Amino acid sequence: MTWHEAVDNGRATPGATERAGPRTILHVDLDAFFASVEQRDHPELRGKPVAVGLGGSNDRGVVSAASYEARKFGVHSAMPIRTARRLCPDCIFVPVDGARYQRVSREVIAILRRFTPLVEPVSIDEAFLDVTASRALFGDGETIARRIKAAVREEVQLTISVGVAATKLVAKIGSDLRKPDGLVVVEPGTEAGFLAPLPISRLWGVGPSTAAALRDFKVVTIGDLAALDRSALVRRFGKHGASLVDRAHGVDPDPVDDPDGAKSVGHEHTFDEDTADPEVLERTLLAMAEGVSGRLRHAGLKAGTVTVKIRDTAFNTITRQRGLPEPSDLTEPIWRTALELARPEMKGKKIRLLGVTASGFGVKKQLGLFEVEDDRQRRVVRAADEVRERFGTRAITRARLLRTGLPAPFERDLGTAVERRGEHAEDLDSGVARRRKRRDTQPDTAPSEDAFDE
Ligand code: TTP
Ligand code: MG
Ligand code: MG
Repeated sequence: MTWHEAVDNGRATPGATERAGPRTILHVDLDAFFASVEQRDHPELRGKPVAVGLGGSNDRGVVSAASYEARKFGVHSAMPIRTARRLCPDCIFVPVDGARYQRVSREVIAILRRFTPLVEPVSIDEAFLDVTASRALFGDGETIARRIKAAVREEVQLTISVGVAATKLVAKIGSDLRKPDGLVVVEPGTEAGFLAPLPISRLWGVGPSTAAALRDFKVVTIGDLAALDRSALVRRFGKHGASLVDRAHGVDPDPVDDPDGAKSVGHEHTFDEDTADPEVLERTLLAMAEGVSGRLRHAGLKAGTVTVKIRDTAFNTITRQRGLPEPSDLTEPIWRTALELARPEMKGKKIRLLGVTASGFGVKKQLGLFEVEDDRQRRVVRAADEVRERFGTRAITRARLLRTGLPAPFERDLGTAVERRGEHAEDLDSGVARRRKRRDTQPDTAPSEDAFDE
């Protein structure tokens, strides 16, 4: 019986997630994903150190995924292939087969959807599930996790790691803790104790600069952070300080966001100082169109309608809406439409806030990251998405945005611990886009920023 049939039979209630009591959230992440698919499909690679790299034997690329055998030699994602070769001369390097991983990703997501309709894919190999309403049918969180692990093993011949907790934050940390083939269950009420010994870099929103600032407070572990005086942190970090303390206690109200259920994807920006400068206004619209389109692609959605919101210095707010010539998940058409809608309304006014929202989702295209399409723009966008996946959302941005001092991409980070995001990850909540100096982990093949200037 599927979840949907169960609902029809009245045995599980979709609204049950809203009732009081802790939620049950799972975070599922495939183990050494690309490398495991290669080992699965090429038996001669099993048990061997395998690195999946951009161009296979091309020594200028970086490692996308390393098998657990290769990791023993220190090989990891985002490492230049030449470094990996040096560390592990016996490593077998295989080219990236994006279309294949995409197919496997879809198969796994389909399995997850059998256990709850509330599935939020967050990257090609991971997803959050809210199974609160499914417990009546399938058992508690741990039982559901075991059933999902078994189903993925039997039907897709891959292992996954699962974290089970009352919040996305804790479930995500849990799934990463006992890889590979891990299962970590954190019972409600035990979050703070579970998190306490872990380094603060595991918390969402703690990047290198927040971590450095926290060192002033002698904070090394999440427990150190949880023990701090809240008001001192608020004085030092503002609102971010309060949410840091909450997170250190495992508190995270973020719901599992089923992209199927999304009605719109939008961003708003309030200017530090009201402005009438058309250049600033248009760049801001571009930044927001970029953020919106990134989220659409991430959720596998295409929008048919664009809405802009304009609030002037006197707090008059207007919204203007228009259909796109065809449904899109690309920055360009969303930005153009937003510009056409906003320009006449902004003329001669000092603007306080701008917003861009995409809606009217028709065609659903799950996780289009590697979809085969040969138009040039799509390739550039895809390359940028891939770099963002590797190095965090601030690693790449359009040249036009670089000079603005705007908080560059408005996209949400997926909360990967900083050491796994690579060295280019920025503090998420700092609100300031800082440029970081290039390090040798930056792929030589990264598209130059100029490629994104239009
Ligand atoms: P991850 O889930 O971060 O890593 P993983 O699945 O390889 O290993 P783990 O067992 O620790 O989860 O990423 C999923 C896939 O995304 C990974 O197999 C390849 C791709 N990827 C890159 O291409 N570049 C990167 O820098 C990272 C981190 C991942
Ligand atoms: Mg993984
Ligand atoms: Mg992952």
